[in-house]
Amino acid sequence: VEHVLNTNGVEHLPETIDALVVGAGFAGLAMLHALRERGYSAKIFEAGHEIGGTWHWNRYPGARCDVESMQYSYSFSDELQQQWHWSERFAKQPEILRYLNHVVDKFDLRKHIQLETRVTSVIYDEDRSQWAITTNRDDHIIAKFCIMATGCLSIPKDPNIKGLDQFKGNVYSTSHWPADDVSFIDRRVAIIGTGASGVQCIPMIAKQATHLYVFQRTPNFVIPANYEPVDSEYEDDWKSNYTQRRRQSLESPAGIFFGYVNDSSIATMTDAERFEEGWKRGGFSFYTAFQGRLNDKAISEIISKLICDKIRKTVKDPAVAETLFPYDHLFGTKRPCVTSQYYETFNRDNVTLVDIRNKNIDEITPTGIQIEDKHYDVDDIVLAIGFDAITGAIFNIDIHGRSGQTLRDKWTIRPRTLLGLMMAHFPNLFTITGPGSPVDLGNMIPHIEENVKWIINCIDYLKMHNIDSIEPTVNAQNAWMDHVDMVAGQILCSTGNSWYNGSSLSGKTNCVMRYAGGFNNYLKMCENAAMHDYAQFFVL
Ligand code: N01
Repeated sequence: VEHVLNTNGVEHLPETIDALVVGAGFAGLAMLHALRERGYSAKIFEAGHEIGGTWHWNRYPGARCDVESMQYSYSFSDELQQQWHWSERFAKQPEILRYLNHVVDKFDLRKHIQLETRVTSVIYDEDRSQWAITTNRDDHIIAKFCIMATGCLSIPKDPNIKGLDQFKGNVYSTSHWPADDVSFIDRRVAIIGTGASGVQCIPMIAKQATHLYVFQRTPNFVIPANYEPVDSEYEDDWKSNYTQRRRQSLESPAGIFFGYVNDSSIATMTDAERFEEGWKRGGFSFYTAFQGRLNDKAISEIISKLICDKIRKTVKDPAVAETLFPYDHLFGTKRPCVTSQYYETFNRDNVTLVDIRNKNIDEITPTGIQIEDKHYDVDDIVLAIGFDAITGAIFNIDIHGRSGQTLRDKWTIRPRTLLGLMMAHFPNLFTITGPGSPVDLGNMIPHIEENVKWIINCIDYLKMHNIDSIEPTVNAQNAWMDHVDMVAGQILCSTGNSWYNGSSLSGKTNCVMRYAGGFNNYLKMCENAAMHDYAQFFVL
């Protein structure tokens, strides 16, 4: 092993560990816990100044999860899930961050996490079957295994808007919100972007700002949320049925247990009645009213029209209502947004919807936003413009596999993986919720936990059989990517123009980025891949 220089110019041997995990969000923490539990030496490098990943960075007003907290939480410890009390059915960002900190302390993980450290390169040493990892703080680590727990929505999209740097007011990004409180009282605010993040913070900012301008390029379907405090009946019901419900969530296409909202009377309802029932249930429970029929374009058309009717009834100004109608996609072809009081917000006197569907923002001036001949004077700009999704965080690291092949080169046309877990030519390198997995089609937490189980079992297998390295065969990887494409061709939700398909980003190929065949089916295929001594892999 070669010596390296430390920051004082002193030569030393790099630290050698079993596994290096990149990122301390839900995925990285679960991975670290699993590694430590099985007795491996492991460490996390995390770029943020605290743990939490998504829930550290996205702390904008109104940020909360739209999967119920009882399910958007770890299942690996029954003691943890029985002990932790969620105050709301859909937890707000600060509560989720508190939960993750509790997990870190409870399982004594903090001493294995190095914060404010960004991994810059990950280079495979073929002779020794190990990874050499370096960071922006000049750390050098040697690890047998490297696990990318970098998240699929962690690198903000480059705004690429002329003049942004000359703006004299504050520019905030939903995906990198400051830790200190931000007040919009007595401020004129512009928000750009109306995706899941934008629609959550628009109603909140509107309550404070003197005036809020919402710059909308593409309207989305927004379903009302059913935010409620957790009462003891609901909590007891969950806690006494946790084992069975967690299992049922793994058997479901979205990794979410909806059983308790199912109701046999739905079967006799008309589609319009189902819609009303779904709207009342709110959030992703909306889907349960249609019981598996949402891949039907005719149903999607009906729902799209009925949501526009709701908008028309809610928003007093008919022209504003019409501008909020999604025009380029049907319901279900993109991820729907969920929030509370969204359409109602456009009835406020201090909110203006600015339609930019056929116009670009010409320029950000020192005092506002210029579009054609109109200037919007504002004090603050909020960017809710999304992410360099799915591959952004991985591309941010210089990754060299066997024979010096780089991941960036390998993925020029599109990301290629086996099950979103491993890549040919990159031995012992794992991705959690990587491209080619269901990514965020459903509940991220069971997806993360199942990926973690698969990885830790694979590492155990290698150790038990004294095997140095593992990577997918090119044939197995190709077969998986063909299957991902084939399934996408049959599924409505793969057709929308969104980050799912890489299409919201310039310079990224428009291609299928995640597996849309259902989380339950995905898990079966992960299980198969581990059978027969990892027959779809090279084991060296
Ligand atoms: O990002 P987005 P997001 N000028 O890409 C617009 C998860 N999430 O952060 O569609 C003007 O969806 C862009 O317009 P267009 C969830 O998985 C979860 O909101 O490209 N506008 C769009 O309106 C979600 O899907 C939760 O025409 C510009 C918006 O910005 C994912 O994160 C909460 C523009 C970006 O929408 C991403 O959501 C929040 C420009 N130059 C997020 N560039 C919960 O669990 C982009 N836009 C609750």
